[in-house]
Amino acid sequence: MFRKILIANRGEIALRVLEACKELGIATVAIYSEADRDTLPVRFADESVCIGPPRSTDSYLKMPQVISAAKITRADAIHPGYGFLSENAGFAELCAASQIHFIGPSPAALRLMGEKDKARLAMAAAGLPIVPGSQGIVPDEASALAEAARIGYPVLIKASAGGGGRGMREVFQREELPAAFDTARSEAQQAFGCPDVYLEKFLQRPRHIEFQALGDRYGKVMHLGERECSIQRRHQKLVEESPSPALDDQKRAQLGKRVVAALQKIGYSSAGTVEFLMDEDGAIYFMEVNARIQVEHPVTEMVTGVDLIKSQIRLAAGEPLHEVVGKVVSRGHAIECRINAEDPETFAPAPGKITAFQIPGGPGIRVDTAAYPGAQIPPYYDSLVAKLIAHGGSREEAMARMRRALDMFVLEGIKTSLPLHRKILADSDFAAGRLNTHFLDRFASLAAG
Ligand code: MV4
Repeated sequence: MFRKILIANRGEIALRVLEACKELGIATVAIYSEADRDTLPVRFADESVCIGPPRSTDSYLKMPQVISAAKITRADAIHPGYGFLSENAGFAELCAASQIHFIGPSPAALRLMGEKDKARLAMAAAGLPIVPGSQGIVPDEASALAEAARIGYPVLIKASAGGGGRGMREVFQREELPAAFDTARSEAQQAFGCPDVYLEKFLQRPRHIEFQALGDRYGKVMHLGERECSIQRRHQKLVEESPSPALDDQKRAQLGKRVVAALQKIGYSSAGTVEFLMDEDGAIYFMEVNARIQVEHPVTEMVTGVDLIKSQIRLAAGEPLHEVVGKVVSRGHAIECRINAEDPETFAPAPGKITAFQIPGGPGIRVDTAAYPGAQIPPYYDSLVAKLIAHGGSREEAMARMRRALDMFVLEGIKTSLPLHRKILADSDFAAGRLNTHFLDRFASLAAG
């Protein structure tokens, strides 16, 4: 097992990794930017190293600083959390070259999953259903027109280096394609430094369903069921739950089996998520692989009882899957609300000082946060302040627990998404599990108070 882990992240996920390390008896190193000096990960870590100015490009994203901090403190592994360097194949390689274990998939798997057109074809070859689309990247306008005619409109142009919704363009008819193709390519170049794009049939009102998987270094993979993440806006998820109201046991077992086989085939290790879209007819298609631990991992932990962060660490240290995770029995239902520091009207980030902070408790409630009364939410990073997770024996019980926990969550001094969450949990479509990626469109105008 590792002796000391450097946590290359901040906020709630840094604290969550720190908790896992403490339980495993592993020493911790927190790295922090100048804006994060007075934070809980720094307070609770065994050692801490300031790695630069507030902006993440000057601190949490600076690979040489992160590696140096690990070397100076003699950490033998780095946990990257989510975001920042977590899916950076070059960083994983740099860790290996520096004799530091990267707690995540291999550089090769990270690289393959990062090229979305290649990941798509690899997963199709490994037996997952993919959205009808182009064979790899579409090099020019003429082939884009030909491919779109073959696929049938509407089509979606996606950046090969994309993900998370960046660099996408919807095209409803032939006439729009040339301009959209050019724009998509230049946006992709701008955002990712690579203009490559590919085409898919555009599914207009899909659900987002994702499978949680764990793999060891010896080729064994298992899945831990799925999460429904359809409630999102501008590609930021707001509410996630497990299991999905759209899957039954048979569908789950059937798809889960194929997820496991596909990840085994590409040699995937560590924690990973396989994202799917489900169209209005219930057909399911592979979308992408998130090669990291995700923000919403707690809903799976609540339902399965498996500590995903501890599992990630033990798998990275070389323990076999059957020793890390026994037989998994899923129980009940869990829902997560992401509480962001944001204006409920405009959804613009709303940093500031938290003046009052009191988290709810009681049966079935978990709060993952690094916030505290008097904490400053800096403007430099994402606006997640707390994750409120409710678990119950049934979806109804999880919802009832979530509603009372939202009512008893005191968070003052900054604007947050708490009022929006209270409205979502009071919505009849939500209660009925009638969800798709347009669910929040109805709420945009009534988001306030
Ligand atoms: C799609 C799609 C419809 N059809 N692909 C958004 C994030 C990126 N990973 C892929 N995304 C989508 N891909 C096809 N062929 C719709 C989306 C999409 C979406 C997906 C999941 C959750 C929310 C979303 C919001 C807008 C668009």
